[in-house]
Amino acid sequence: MKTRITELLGCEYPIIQGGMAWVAENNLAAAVSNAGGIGLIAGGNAPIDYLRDQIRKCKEKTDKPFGVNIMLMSATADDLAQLCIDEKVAVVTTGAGNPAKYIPAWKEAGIKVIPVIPSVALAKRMERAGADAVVAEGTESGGHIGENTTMCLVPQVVDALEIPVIAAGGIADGRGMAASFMLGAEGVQLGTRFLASEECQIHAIFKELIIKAKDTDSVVTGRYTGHPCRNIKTKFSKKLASGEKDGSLTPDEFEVLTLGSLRKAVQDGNLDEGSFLCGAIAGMIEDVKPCEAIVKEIMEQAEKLLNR
Ligand code: TUI
Repeated sequence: MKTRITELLGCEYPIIQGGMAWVAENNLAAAVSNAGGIGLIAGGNAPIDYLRDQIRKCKEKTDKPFGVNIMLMSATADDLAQLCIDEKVAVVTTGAGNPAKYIPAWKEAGIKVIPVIPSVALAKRMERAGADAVVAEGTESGGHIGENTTMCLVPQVVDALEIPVIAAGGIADGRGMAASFMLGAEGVQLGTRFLASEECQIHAIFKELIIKAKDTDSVVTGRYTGHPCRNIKTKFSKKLASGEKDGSLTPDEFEVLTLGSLRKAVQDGNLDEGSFLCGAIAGMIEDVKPCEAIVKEIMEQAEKLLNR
């Protein structure tokens, strides 16, 4: 399947792995890129030495293009942005902010720049700032989210821009990919589906939560802090949600409780204190598979549906 995204990124399939903080490391990124998609390593809040090491390990595991996600709220974002240039990373995606100040230097270095955006206004700003494509991310996504749904957001972003659009949020199989293409997207970004992959290094308890999740098992917490986050329902996320609703947790107390909670979920599988970020599509995911099988199945199903 050729689209402007496969042309732009030099990959076989227009499937991009989400840049999930603490999750998206070199083994997962290399596996997705080796499967013909685009794997990403998440910068998150990591120090520069960690990300350099991850990029170099990924280069040893694949000769295919892969990328880095820069989380713009991170204190290390400036350093990580420069590191992508120094390490000649093929693609950079960004999240949780406006990357405009970095775009000229990335473009100068030949890096393909793909901001993740939750609204048409931001998408237009990114196109004007020189982005090569955008990821239009609906509120079905895991982690830090905007308000609009994938179904509503994607066609509006497609209509507003000339550059290609990648759909994200609630996509985990070929039906979701085909639907995204009917909305005008030329690629898809998947996070939650790759959480339940063999190469993903998250704690076994995290994978089990995804496999066992039902349609109603995700919850958005933290709207009142200005950083709404979608998680799997656990004792901890339910405590946060009820504390937010009934006022028994102040926004400051909420921030203290959630500080470091993503690491506790990903590395420790800590159900009492961990934030298990994941998308609303988790209920549809029933097995842990190699990334290659995930990509192949999605492509076969999407191509069949789109060729009907
Ligand atoms: O970034 C994500 N998802 C994330 S980042 C993350 S780590 C984190 N930890 C604590 C607080 C916040 C994040 C977990 N999940 N997705 C892409 C995304 N970007 N969603 C929403 C946005 C976004 C929001 C505001 C993009 C641009 C933006 O711009 C505001 C501005 O500066 O104009």
